[in-house]
Amino acid sequence: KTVSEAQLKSYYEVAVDLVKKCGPLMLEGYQKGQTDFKVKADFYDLVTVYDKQIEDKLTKGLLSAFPESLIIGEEESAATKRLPELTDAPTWIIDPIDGTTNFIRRIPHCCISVGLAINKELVVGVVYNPPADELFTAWKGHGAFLNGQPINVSKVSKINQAVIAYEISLIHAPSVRDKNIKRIYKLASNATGTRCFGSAALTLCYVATGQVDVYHIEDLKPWDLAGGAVILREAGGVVCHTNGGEFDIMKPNCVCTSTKELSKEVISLIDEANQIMEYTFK
Ligand code: 2AM
Ligand code: CA
Ligand code: CA
Ligand code: CA
Repeated sequence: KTVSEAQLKSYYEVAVDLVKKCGPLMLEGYQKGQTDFKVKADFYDLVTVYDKQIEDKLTKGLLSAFPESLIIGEEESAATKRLPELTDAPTWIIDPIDGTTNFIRRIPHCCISVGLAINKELVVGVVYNPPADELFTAWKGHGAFLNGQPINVSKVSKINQAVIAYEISLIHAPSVRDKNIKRIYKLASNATGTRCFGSAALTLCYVATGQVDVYHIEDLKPWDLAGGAVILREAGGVVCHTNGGEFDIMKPNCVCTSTKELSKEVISLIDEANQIMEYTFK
């Protein structure tokens, strides 16, 4: 079933409006500082009452506006211990707070992220950072915006002119430790600079604005990347699978870059990193 431009526009406008309306709730928690949190399955996986409240508010609002749509949300999936399958139905993919550790510590890199997939294609993205008052929005075919102003990726096409972003925390889990250390070694030693922002959704937006040029991330969940992926693509950027193939939002291992040339260079450096045998970190 195809979706009209008018329908798409209404999804976009309602989502933007709802996300904005969650801003004051998120700011309330942010401004408290040292907000109470619980540890989820792992010592580094934190959650606050605000994560749950924001996800509830978004879910209620989106379902009442669009009863035909479905939801895939981080906290609901955590509660039910299952990740729903993505179907062709309009599906909102929600991260109520991306960058929860930053949120708890009053580091202004945290956001609400909402993406919409229809026929398994990402078509709407809204990422809102209330502490910085930055609202990133995009819908397919209409460009990407920061607080209403058009944004564009950089023209950087070589890694030695690029600032890259990487999540150093991803060496927590022993199963991915070696892989990430090798990739950080290869990518960071070839780039102009490396940054770690602690929010995947916002980092995609920083590639979209040209503030950084590369983000490579694996082993995250659909809600970490859905909203930001639409924004980055609409800003002219490239989002592809780490193997160079098509990006899969349900298994979102990806290389995200300003330009196609840069993505090729990053992918080949990752291949080189994968072949490093001499290090093993326990
Ligand atoms: P979160 O804040 O919603 O948990 C950097 O930490 C990025 O990775 C954030 O976007 C964070 O999302 C995400 N992430 C997902 N799972 C994580 C985990 N187990 N540990 C740290 N970050 C995680
Ligand atoms: Ca989390
Ligand atoms: Ca997240
Ligand atoms: Ca989250």
